Amino acid sequence: SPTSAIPPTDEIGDRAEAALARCGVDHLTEAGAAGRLYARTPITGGALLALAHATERDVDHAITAAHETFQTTWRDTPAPERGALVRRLGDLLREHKYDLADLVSIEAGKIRSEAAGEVQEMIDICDFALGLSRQLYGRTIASERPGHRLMETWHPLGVVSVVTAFNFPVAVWSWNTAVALVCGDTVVWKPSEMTPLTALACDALLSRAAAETGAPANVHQVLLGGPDVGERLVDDPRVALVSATGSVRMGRTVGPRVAARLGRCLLELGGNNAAVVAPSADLDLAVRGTVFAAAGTAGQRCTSLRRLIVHEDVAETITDRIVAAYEQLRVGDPLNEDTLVGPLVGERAYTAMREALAQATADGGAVLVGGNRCLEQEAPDAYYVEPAVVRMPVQSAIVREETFAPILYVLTYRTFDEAIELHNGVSQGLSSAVFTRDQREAERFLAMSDCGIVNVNIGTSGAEIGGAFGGEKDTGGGRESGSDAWKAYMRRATNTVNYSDELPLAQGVRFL
Ligand code: UN1
Repeated sequence: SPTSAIPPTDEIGDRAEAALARCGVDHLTEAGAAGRLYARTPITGGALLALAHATERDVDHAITAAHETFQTTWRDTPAPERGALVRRLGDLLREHKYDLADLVSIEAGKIRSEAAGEVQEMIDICDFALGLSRQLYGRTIASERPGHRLMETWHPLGVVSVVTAFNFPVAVWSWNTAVALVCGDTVVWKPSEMTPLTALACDALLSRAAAETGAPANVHQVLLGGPDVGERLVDDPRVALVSATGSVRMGRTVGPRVAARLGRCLLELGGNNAAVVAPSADLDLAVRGTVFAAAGTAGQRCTSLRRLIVHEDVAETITDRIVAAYEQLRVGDPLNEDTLVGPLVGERAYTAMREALAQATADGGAVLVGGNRCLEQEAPDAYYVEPAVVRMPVQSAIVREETFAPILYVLTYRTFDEAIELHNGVSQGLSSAVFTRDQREAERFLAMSDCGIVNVNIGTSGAEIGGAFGGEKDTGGGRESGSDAWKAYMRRATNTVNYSDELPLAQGVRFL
């Protein structure tokens, strides 16, 4: 497949430092020998900078400061005033859109337009959260007693710890943080170890917004580190909500630990997203939707399309067209405007892809296109791959697993019931799609898909921020971003107010 040349690590490092400086990160604390964390780029696999890993004390200090700021100022600051902080952040994000996008490309390997799109999600959620800051509505409920009012009020929750993954290093942080901040919570963020620089840039922009709007500096803090930092955030009783994005395995550890202290959890875990292509589908849409969702972001979105469930009558036509489109995909340097597929994040992802392809083949699958490593000579420490399409005879165990790489499994069906059964026959439940022109089929799919996101005639990835984002089953059940997802970041109080001279008891109970 066509490829684009790879720039040297030094050049990428200079570009990262320039972007960081423009975002206001000027003095990076170089780490001592102990507790080093390296900022790296998957573009070459090279190291960019050594940073300090947060210590146990750093974590404790951050939680203490966040808790104090919550108690003493932030929760009592009027919500529209809290919104002013997020509005300023949105302005700064507009100004530094391409600086952050550079860092996202450099650390996560995302192509230019997808990296800019990710920053656009941040800008959009700031607008949303600003509006929300005047709309944290509770209900008024008809009381059964005369002279009484029953109502719900929403109050800030406390410290929210946000744990994010490498693949959406800035957008997922902003969904959580912009909403949590207007809800009156303070935030302690543990970004992925693979994307520390983007995190420092976000933190610097938010600090600047706080200074300029008079918000306390400790409304937000960032902690760079590995699972040990995450574990402390999970176990600390002062953390009211743990909002974590990552693998199902991570969620299975975090969920029960937070539950053991009766804390709250918001989990965004893996997906194994499918699209059903019906015989009446507009194949132009189906092909474009499939190729972006399956090969875009090198298959490293939690919403990436991993299974295509195609009616037998259109299977050959559509697979031929997808294969032809895959042959045109340019793989290589994500900073180059012509590239469509950047690198995998690292060696483990590459090994997982190879192993999955080997297993799929052993299960009777036929690789129709892709699957090879590329640019190995130019970038021996980076992992570029050709996105793969594999025709599978059955939905075997490997198909039911989420492999975080660009592999699209194609399965066929005869009846729509069969399609739904295959579709729902995995443990994850994030995103789903149907391509059809038959309204009854579309409506049945909307009702029957067991995912949190169910689309018609568009792919599985690339959701807008206005809706609630998240999924069911092993995906963890959490909802972030738009709609009423804000309710997870607040506590609800039910209030009964008696404005009469009597004290009638509910349910007609008599006493004294
Ligand atoms: C993720 O992959 O963790 O819907 C988030 C999408 C993006 C968000 C993906 N808006 O693909």
